[in-house]
Amino acid sequence: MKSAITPAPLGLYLITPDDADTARLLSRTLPLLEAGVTWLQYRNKTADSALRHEQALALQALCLDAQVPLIINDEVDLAKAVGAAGVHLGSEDGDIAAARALLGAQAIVGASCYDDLQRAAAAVALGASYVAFGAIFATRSKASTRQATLELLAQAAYLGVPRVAIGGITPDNAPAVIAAGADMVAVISGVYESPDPVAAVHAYRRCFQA
Ligand code: TZP
Ligand code: MG
Repeated sequence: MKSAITPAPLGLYLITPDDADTARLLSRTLPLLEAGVTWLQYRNKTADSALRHEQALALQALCLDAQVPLIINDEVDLAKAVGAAGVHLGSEDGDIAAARALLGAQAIVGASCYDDLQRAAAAVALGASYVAFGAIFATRSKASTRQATLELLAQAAYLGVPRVAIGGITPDNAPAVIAAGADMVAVISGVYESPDPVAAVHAYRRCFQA
């Protein structure tokens, strides 16, 4: 089952860094939403479940105001609890079909597919809205990653859902990733670790306008 996605996904898919300070996370993120990210993913690998709930709820309010869909990493129950637009699931995060059933036909349900086209095809068959491949380039934001190629991104076109590229993507290398077929680039450090995060968002956006 393929679901309708609103708005049409193209552009920067921003992912939050681990930040234990909720007020700081919000103040870092709000100007980025205003600068024009297409989707925001809440990801925090170091927070406990109470803090994840607090941060997801706060980001959901921010995203509703900014009209940016919020996608929760790893946890479909948290996505449901805060009324997020969707969930992003890796191979150890639960079942795509169950997430689709819980969140409904309009939800965004994404699947990490690493370097695995078969996993991507299976995810789409189970109701995934988009598939993510990576790491495309070296990254310091995730300890153990598999490497995916631009060729794989191109091959995944036949799946008929948006292709997200992740891992080490910068405004300098994003044009090659987009040329290979990525509909969205998912980024943590290229924005949040930039000396000027708002300018970085603009730089990624320009890559999609070229
Ligand atoms: N999955 C594959 S690479 C990655 C994740 C979550 C981290 C991406 O972060 P960055 O800083 O944009 O390389
Ligand atoms: Mg995960």
